[in-house]
Amino acid sequence: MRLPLVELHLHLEGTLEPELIFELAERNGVALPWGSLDELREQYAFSDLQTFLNLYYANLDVVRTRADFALLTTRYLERAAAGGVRHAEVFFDPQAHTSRGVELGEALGGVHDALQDGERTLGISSKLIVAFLRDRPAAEALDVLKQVLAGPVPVDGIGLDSAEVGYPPELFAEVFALGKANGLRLVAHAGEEGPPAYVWTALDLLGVERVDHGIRSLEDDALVQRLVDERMPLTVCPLSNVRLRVVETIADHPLPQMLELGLLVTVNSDDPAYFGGYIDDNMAALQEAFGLSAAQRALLARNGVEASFLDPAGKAQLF
Ligand code: ES4
Ligand code: ZN
Repeated sequence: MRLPLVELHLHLEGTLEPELIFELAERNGVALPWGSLDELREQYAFSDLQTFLNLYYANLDVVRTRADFALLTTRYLERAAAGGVRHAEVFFDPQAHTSRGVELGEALGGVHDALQDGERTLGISSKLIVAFLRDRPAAEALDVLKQVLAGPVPVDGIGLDSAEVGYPPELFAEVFALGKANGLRLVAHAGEEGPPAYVWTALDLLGVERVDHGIRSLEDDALVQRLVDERMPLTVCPLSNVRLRVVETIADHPLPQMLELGLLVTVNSDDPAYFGGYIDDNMAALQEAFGLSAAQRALLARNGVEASFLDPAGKAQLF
Protein backbone atom coordinates (compact mmCIF):
# COMPACT_ATOMS: atom_id res chain seq x y z
CA MET A 1 0.00 0.00 0.00
CA ARG A 2 1.24 3.48 -0.86
CA LEU A 3 1.25 5.71 2.24
CA PRO A 4 -0.68 8.97 1.92
CA LEU A 5 1.65 11.95 1.55
CA VAL A 6 0.41 15.14 3.21
CA GLU A 7 2.29 18.40 2.63
CA LEU A 8 1.99 20.86 5.52
CA HIS A 9 4.92 23.19 4.95
CA LEU A 10 5.23 24.46 1.43
CA HIS A 11 5.64 28.04 0.20
CA LEU A 12 3.94 28.33 -3.20
CA GLU A 13 6.50 30.98 -4.12
CA GLY A 14 9.18 28.42 -3.32
CA THR A 15 7.91 26.16 -6.09
CA LEU A 16 8.92 28.67 -8.79
CA GLU A 17 11.29 26.51 -10.84
CA PRO A 18 14.08 28.12 -12.89
CA GLU A 19 12.38 27.02 -16.14
CA LEU A 20 9.15 28.76 -15.10
CA ILE A 21 11.11 31.92 -14.24
CA PHE A 22 12.35 32.06 -17.84
CA GLU A 23 8.91 31.19 -19.22
CA LEU A 24 7.18 33.97 -17.23
CA ALA A 25 9.95 36.49 -17.99
CA GLU A 26 9.38 35.84 -21.68
CA ARG A 27 5.62 36.18 -21.59
CA ASN A 28 5.71 39.29 -19.37
CA GLY A 29 8.59 40.97 -21.20
CA VAL A 30 10.77 41.07 -18.10
CA ALA A 31 14.54 41.37 -18.58
CA LEU A 32 16.26 38.87 -16.29
CA PRO A 33 19.68 39.49 -14.76
CA TRP A 34 20.64 35.93 -15.82
CA GLY A 35 21.72 35.04 -19.35
CA SER A 36 20.85 31.36 -19.05
CA LEU A 37 19.24 28.73 -16.84
CA ASP A 38 22.69 27.61 -15.75
CA GLU A 39 23.65 31.13 -14.72
CA LEU A 40 20.48 31.33 -12.64
CA ARG A 41 21.13 27.90 -11.12
CA GLU A 42 24.57 29.06 -9.99
CA GLN A 43 22.80 31.40 -7.56
CA TYR A 44 21.33 28.49 -5.56
CA ALA A 45 24.26 27.91 -3.18
CA PHE A 46 22.94 29.50 0.02
CA SER A 47 24.86 30.21 3.20
CA ASP A 48 21.84 30.88 5.42
CA LEU A 49 18.14 31.81 5.41
CA GLN A 50 18.76 35.41 4.35
CA THR A 51 20.86 34.60 1.28
CA PHE A 52 18.07 32.26 0.15
CA LEU A 53 15.33 34.83 0.85
CA ASN A 54 17.15 37.44 -1.23
CA LEU A 55 16.91 35.22 -4.33
CA TYR A 56 13.38 33.98 -3.47
CA TYR A 57 12.02 37.54 -3.39
CA ALA A 58 14.04 38.73 -6.42
CA ASN A 59 12.83 35.86 -8.62
CA LEU A 60 9.18 36.77 -7.94
CA ASP A 61 9.57 39.82 -10.17
CA VAL A 62 8.40 37.66 -13.11
CA VAL A 63 5.13 36.60 -11.42
CA ARG A 64 2.69 39.40 -12.17
CA THR A 65 -0.78 38.49 -13.39
CA ARG A 66 -3.63 36.43 -12.01
CA ALA A 67 -2.81 33.84 -14.69
CA ASP A 68 0.83 33.74 -13.53
CA PHE A 69 -0.22 32.96 -9.95
CA ALA A 70 -2.60 30.28 -11.19
CA LEU A 71 0.11 28.73 -13.39
CA LEU A 72 2.64 28.70 -10.52
CA THR A 73 0.07 26.92 -8.33
CA THR A 74 -1.00 24.45 -11.02
CA ARG A 75 2.60 23.49 -11.83
CA TYR A 76 3.14 22.80 -8.12
CA LEU A 77 0.00 20.68 -7.83
CA GLU A 78 0.93 18.64 -10.92
CA ARG A 79 4.37 17.90 -9.50
CA ALA A 80 2.92 17.13 -6.08
CA ALA A 81 0.35 14.73 -7.55
CA ALA A 82 3.10 12.94 -9.49
CA GLY A 83 4.97 12.51 -6.20
CA GLY A 84 1.96 11.01 -4.43
CA VAL A 85 0.66 14.03 -2.47
CA ARG A 86 -3.02 13.68 -1.54
CA HIS A 87 -3.50 16.81 0.56
CA ALA A 88 -1.51 20.05 0.72
CA GLU A 89 -1.75 23.00 3.10
CA VAL A 90 0.18 25.70 1.30
CA PHE A 91 1.64 29.03 2.33
CA PHE A 92 1.27 32.14 0.25
CA ASP A 93 3.03 35.44 1.07
CA PRO A 94 0.72 38.33 0.00
CA GLN A 95 3.24 40.99 1.01
CA ALA A 96 5.88 39.54 -1.34
CA HIS A 97 3.55 40.69 -4.12
CA THR A 98 1.60 43.69 -2.81
CA SER A 99 4.91 45.35 -1.86
CA ARG A 100 5.87 45.35 -5.57
CA GLY A 101 2.57 46.63 -6.86
CA VAL A 102 0.58 43.45 -7.48
CA GLU A 103 -3.10 43.62 -6.46
CA LEU A 104 -3.90 41.35 -3.53
CA GLY A 105 -7.05 40.05 -5.23
CA GLU A 106 -5.19 39.12 -8.44
CA ALA A 107 -2.54 37.18 -6.56
CA LEU A 108 -4.80 35.42 -4.09
CA GLY A 109 -7.52 34.89 -6.70
CA GLY A 110 -5.15 33.15 -9.10
CA VAL A 111 -3.88 30.85 -6.36
CA HIS A 112 -7.39 30.06 -5.15
CA ASP A 113 -8.70 29.25 -8.65
CA ALA A 114 -5.82 26.86 -9.28
CA LEU A 115 -6.24 25.13 -5.91
CA GLN A 116 -9.93 24.57 -6.69
CA ASP A 117 -9.08 23.20 -10.15
CA GLY A 118 -6.41 20.95 -8.66
CA GLU A 119 -8.89 19.44 -6.28
CA ARG A 120 -11.16 18.49 -9.18
CA THR A 121 -8.61 17.43 -11.79
CA LEU A 122 -5.75 16.03 -9.71
CA GLY A 123 -7.59 14.86 -6.60
CA ILE A 124 -5.41 16.91 -4.24
CA SER A 125 -7.39 18.56 -1.47
CA SER A 126 -5.85 21.73 -0.11
CA LYS A 127 -5.92 24.48 2.44
CA LEU A 128 -4.57 27.99 1.93
CA ILE A 129 -2.53 29.70 4.63
CA VAL A 130 -1.56 33.33 4.14
CA ALA A 131 1.80 33.97 5.76
CA PHE A 132 3.00 37.34 6.99
CA LEU A 133 6.57 38.51 6.51
CA ARG A 134 7.99 39.01 9.99
CA ASP A 135 10.75 41.34 8.72
CA ARG A 136 8.11 43.84 7.64
CA PRO A 137 6.02 45.92 10.10
CA ALA A 138 3.28 44.17 12.07
CA ALA A 139 0.97 47.07 11.18
CA GLU A 140 1.31 46.11 7.51
CA ALA A 141 0.50 42.48 8.31
CA LEU A 142 -2.59 43.60 10.20
CA ASP A 143 -3.69 45.72 7.28
CA VAL A 144 -3.18 42.84 4.81
CA LEU A 145 -5.12 40.46 7.07
CA LYS A 146 -8.03 42.89 7.23
CA GLN A 147 -8.03 43.12 3.43
CA VAL A 148 -7.98 39.33 3.13
CA LEU A 149 -10.85 39.00 5.60
CA ALA A 150 -12.88 41.60 3.71
CA GLY A 151 -12.10 40.09 0.29
CA PRO A 152 -13.74 37.37 -1.79
CA VAL A 153 -11.09 34.65 -1.42
CA PRO A 154 -11.60 32.36 1.57
CA VAL A 155 -8.45 31.37 3.42
CA ASP A 156 -8.00 28.69 6.05
CA GLY A 157 -5.18 29.97 8.19
CA ILE A 158 -2.40 32.44 8.83
CA GLY A 159 1.31 31.91 9.29
CA LEU A 160 4.51 33.82 9.92
CA ASP A 161 7.64 33.47 7.79
CA SER A 162 10.71 35.22 6.30
CA ALA A 163 13.83 36.31 8.26
CA GLU A 164 13.41 34.99 11.80
CA VAL A 165 16.20 36.23 14.08
CA GLY A 166 15.41 39.66 15.50
CA TYR A 167 11.70 39.32 14.67
CA PRO A 168 10.13 37.36 17.56
CA PRO A 169 6.57 36.01 17.25
CA GLU A 170 5.15 38.33 19.91
CA LEU A 171 5.46 41.28 17.50
CA PHE A 172 2.47 39.73 15.70
CA ALA A 173 0.21 38.99 18.68
CA GLU A 174 -2.51 41.37 17.49
CA VAL A 175 -2.47 39.89 13.96
CA PHE A 176 -2.88 36.37 15.30
CA ALA A 177 -5.62 37.43 17.73
CA LEU A 178 -7.58 38.88 14.81
CA GLY A 179 -7.05 35.70 12.78
CA LYS A 180 -8.25 33.54 15.65
CA ALA A 181 -11.30 35.76 16.23
CA ASN A 182 -12.19 35.13 12.58
CA GLY A 183 -11.90 31.36 12.85
CA LEU A 184 -8.56 31.00 11.06
CA ARG A 185 -6.08 28.26 11.93
CA LEU A 186 -2.76 29.51 13.33
CA VAL A 187 0.80 28.45 12.53
CA ALA A 188 4.20 30.16 12.62
CA HIS A 189 7.77 29.47 11.62
CA ALA A 190 9.77 29.28 14.85
CA GLY A 191 13.02 27.64 15.87
CA GLU A 192 14.42 27.37 12.34
CA GLU A 193 17.29 29.84 12.78
CA GLY A 194 15.71 31.48 15.82
CA PRO A 195 16.11 30.29 19.43
CA PRO A 196 13.78 28.04 21.45
CA ALA A 197 12.42 31.21 23.12
CA TYR A 198 10.66 31.98 19.83
CA VAL A 199 8.90 28.60 19.94
CA TRP A 200 7.69 29.32 23.48
CA THR A 201 6.26 32.70 22.48
CA ALA A 202 4.71 31.33 19.28
CA LEU A 203 2.83 28.88 21.53
CA ASP A 204 2.02 31.20 24.43
CA LEU A 205 1.50 34.58 22.77
CA LEU A 206 0.29 33.63 19.28
CA GLY A 207 -1.53 30.42 20.17
CA VAL A 208 -0.19 28.47 17.19
CA GLU A 209 -1.55 24.99 16.47
CA ARG A 210 1.56 23.84 14.59
CA VAL A 211 5.16 24.98 14.68
CA ASP A 212 6.89 25.29 11.31
CA HIS A 213 10.43 23.84 11.52
CA GLY A 214 10.87 24.04 15.31
CA ILE A 215 14.03 21.97 15.15
CA ARG A 216 15.96 24.23 17.53
CA SER A 217 13.41 23.16 20.18
CA LEU A 218 15.81 20.27 20.79
CA GLU A 219 18.09 22.71 22.63
CA ASP A 220 15.48 23.12 25.39
CA ASP A 221 14.41 19.96 27.28
CA ALA A 222 11.44 21.65 28.96
CA LEU A 223 10.18 22.81 25.58
CA VAL A 224 10.54 19.32 24.09
CA GLN A 225 8.52 17.94 27.01
CA ARG A 226 5.79 20.48 26.43
CA LEU A 227 5.63 19.80 22.67
CA VAL A 228 5.38 16.06 23.36
CA ASP A 229 2.73 16.51 26.09
CA GLU A 230 0.58 18.75 23.88
CA ARG A 231 1.09 16.64 20.75
CA MET A 232 2.13 19.85 19.03
CA PRO A 233 3.02 19.14 15.39
CA LEU A 234 6.39 20.27 14.01
CA THR A 235 6.54 20.64 10.22
CA VAL A 236 10.13 19.63 9.56
CA CYS A 237 11.84 20.19 6.18
CA PRO A 238 15.03 18.11 5.96
CA LEU A 239 16.40 19.19 2.56
CA SER A 240 15.70 22.84 3.47
CA ASN A 241 17.64 22.46 6.70
CA VAL A 242 20.65 21.12 4.80
CA ARG A 243 20.56 23.76 2.06
CA LEU A 244 20.17 26.62 4.56
CA ARG A 245 22.92 25.15 6.74
CA VAL A 246 20.74 24.56 9.77
CA VAL A 247 22.20 21.05 9.75
CA GLU A 248 25.40 20.00 8.00
CA THR A 249 24.24 16.97 6.01
CA ILE A 250 21.10 14.90 5.78
CA ALA A 251 22.83 12.20 7.84
CA ASP A 252 23.21 14.76 10.66
CA HIS A 253 19.51 15.63 10.65
CA PRO A 254 17.85 15.14 14.05
CA LEU A 255 14.60 13.73 12.61
CA PRO A 256 15.16 10.17 13.91
CA GLN A 257 15.98 11.60 17.35
CA MET A 258 12.85 13.77 17.22
CA LEU A 259 10.70 10.70 16.50
CA GLU A 260 12.43 8.85 19.31
CA LEU A 261 11.60 11.67 21.73
CA GLY A 262 7.92 11.27 20.85
CA LEU A 263 7.58 14.58 19.01
CA LEU A 264 4.78 14.80 16.44
CA VAL A 265 7.11 15.28 13.48
CA THR A 266 5.97 15.62 9.88
CA VAL A 267 8.17 15.68 6.74
CA ASN A 268 7.67 18.55 4.28
CA SER A 269 9.40 20.37 1.45
CA ASP A 270 9.44 24.13 2.28
CA ASP A 271 10.75 25.64 -1.00
CA PRO A 272 11.29 22.65 -3.27
CA ALA A 273 12.45 24.62 -6.33
CA TYR A 274 15.29 26.01 -4.22
CA PHE A 275 16.27 23.18 -1.91
CA GLY A 276 16.62 20.19 -4.21
CA GLY A 277 13.33 18.46 -3.99
CA TYR A 278 9.64 17.95 -3.24
CA ILE A 279 8.13 15.98 -0.37
CA ASP A 280 8.79 12.62 -2.04
CA ASP A 281 12.42 13.66 -2.52
CA ASN A 282 12.63 14.59 1.17
CA MET A 283 11.28 11.16 2.12
CA ALA A 284 13.73 9.47 -0.27
CA ALA A 285 16.67 11.41 1.19
CA LEU A 286 15.68 10.38 4.72
CA GLN A 287 15.22 6.80 3.57
CA GLU A 288 18.68 6.73 2.04
CA ALA A 289 20.38 8.40 5.03
CA PHE A 290 18.64 6.49 7.81
CA GLY A 291 17.03 3.43 6.26
CA LEU A 292 13.72 4.28 7.92
CA SER A 293 11.75 1.24 9.04
CA ALA A 294 8.27 0.50 7.69
CA ALA A 295 6.96 1.49 11.13
CA GLN A 296 8.75 4.85 11.00
CA ARG A 297 7.45 5.55 7.49
CA ALA A 298 3.92 4.69 8.58
CA LEU A 299 4.26 6.90 11.66
CA LEU A 300 5.38 9.87 9.55
CA ALA A 301 2.41 9.36 7.24
CA ARG A 302 0.00 9.14 10.19
CA ASN A 303 1.55 12.24 11.75
CA GLY A 304 0.99 14.18 8.54
CA VAL A 305 -2.69 13.29 8.52
CA GLU A 306 -3.10 13.99 12.25
CA ALA A 307 -1.33 17.36 12.03
CA SER A 308 -3.42 18.52 9.06
CA PHE A 309 -6.34 20.92 9.41
CA LEU A 310 -8.71 18.45 7.75
CA ASP A 311 -11.83 17.55 9.70
CA PRO A 312 -12.14 13.98 11.02
CA ALA A 313 -13.99 12.80 7.90
CA GLY A 314 -11.27 14.28 5.66
CA LYS A 315 -8.55 12.61 7.71
CA ALA A 316 -10.36 9.27 7.59
CA GLN A 317 -10.50 9.50 3.78
CA LEU A 318 -6.72 9.59 3.55
CA PHE A 319 -6.36 6.14 5.05
C1 ES4 B 1 11.10 30.29 4.01
CL1 ES4 B 1 12.76 28.24 4.57
C2 ES4 B 1 11.87 29.66 4.98
N1 ES4 B 1 11.98 30.16 6.21
C3 ES4 B 1 11.35 31.29 6.49
N2 ES4 B 1 10.59 31.95 5.61
C4 ES4 B 1 10.46 31.44 4.39
N3 ES4 B 1 9.78 31.89 3.32
C5 ES4 B 1 9.99 31.03 2.33
N4 ES4 B 1 10.80 30.04 2.73
ZN1 ZN C 1 9.08 27.61 5.48
